[in-house]
Amino acid sequence: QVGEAVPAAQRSSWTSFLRTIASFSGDLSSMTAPPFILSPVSLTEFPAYWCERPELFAAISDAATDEERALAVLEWFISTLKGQYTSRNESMGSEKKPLNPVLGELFYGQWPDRNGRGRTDLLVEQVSHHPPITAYVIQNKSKGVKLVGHNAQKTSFSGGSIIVKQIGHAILTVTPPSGKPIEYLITLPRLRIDGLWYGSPYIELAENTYIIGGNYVATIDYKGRGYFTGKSHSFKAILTPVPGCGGGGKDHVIEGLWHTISKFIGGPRSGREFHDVTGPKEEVTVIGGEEGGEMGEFESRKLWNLVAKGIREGDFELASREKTKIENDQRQRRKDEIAAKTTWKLKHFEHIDNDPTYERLGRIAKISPPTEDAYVFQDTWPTSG
Ligand code: HCR
Repeated sequence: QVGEAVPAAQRSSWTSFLRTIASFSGDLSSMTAPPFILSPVSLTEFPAYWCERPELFAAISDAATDEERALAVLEWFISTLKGQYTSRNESMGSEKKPLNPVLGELFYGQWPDRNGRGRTDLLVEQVSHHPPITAYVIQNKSKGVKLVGHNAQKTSFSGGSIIVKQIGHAILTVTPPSGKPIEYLITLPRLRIDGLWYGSPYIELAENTYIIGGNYVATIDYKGRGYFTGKSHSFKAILTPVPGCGGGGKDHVIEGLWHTISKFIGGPRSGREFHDVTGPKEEVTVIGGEEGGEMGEFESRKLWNLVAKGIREGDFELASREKTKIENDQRQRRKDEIAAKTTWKLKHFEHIDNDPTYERLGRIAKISPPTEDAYVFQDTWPTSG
């Protein structure tokens, strides 16, 4: 018997969905799921979670030393996790299946300047459909802080949970007013989606994240219930100066819950609070990327407008009809490209097979794999912002 959260009329389709994913590995995003689990939001909107506390992103540039900067980067990063991995549970009652973006889908947004923190801009492009890969840039130009990254997922099933291996990484670049840019490599955690049988999926983080750069290495280990603190969403982070690189200080050890509060439990600040995300966050303001601030056909909110309306209002016929139109249009475009011997041209990014920044910084902590591909931002911001 599946859980109460699954509407009675959808119980058998939920059971067969779970059976299919139990024997499946790869790209879950294109699988058809029962209506109750569908989200009206496209995956291209997810990079906004990196900056829902724009003041912490901006504050990275205020740090005066390598140690202060590494702590500011770590605090901003940990503070993004609540939004990235628990916000659908808060807004929609459980984790849901996001809309699967089409190739070339775009999403633009910004967080306005407030209290002198400067404006932060967001640009997202779907750079691959099969497998889905999303590339993004978040930049606070006045503060000299910029994040460029890409993200894909490989899913498998184990012990009743979906395991999501995140593929991709992000590079954070901090350019102090009178100095050289300092780069940080950020790797991505593994996810476990639990609560499937009950029809109430939620995410737990697993394994680790590295943040490497600016003469420091942060290793963040994630544990679910029963480990460091005995509670869900636990983590322990160790920030270590790189030997021989001038970061001569002591290790900082931090422990807590990434969706609420953590504190220093070792090192010079032991006992003090580290991060606190119990206060409000700031959602991105969506902008149109066309001249005059209009939204183009490929901009997420316009492209999915009727599908999202159908899902929100429970009109699944509308949602399915409009989704089919989008998918047919995509199929036709790919056919036309083959006939014309052309390929889709990305608007804002260029693909490279090996990222030299990933390789250089990854070597410091001997991370695996030793190299990864990347999408290089072409500095093509929309003019409307
Ligand atoms: C795995 C996931 C799609 C990818 C989502 C990612 C990894 C995307 C990048 C963001 O920075 C962080 C992020 C958060 C989401 O938790 C994660 C999604 C959770 C579910 C979704 C699956 C493709 C859909 C699973 C369907 C289930 C809920 C039945």
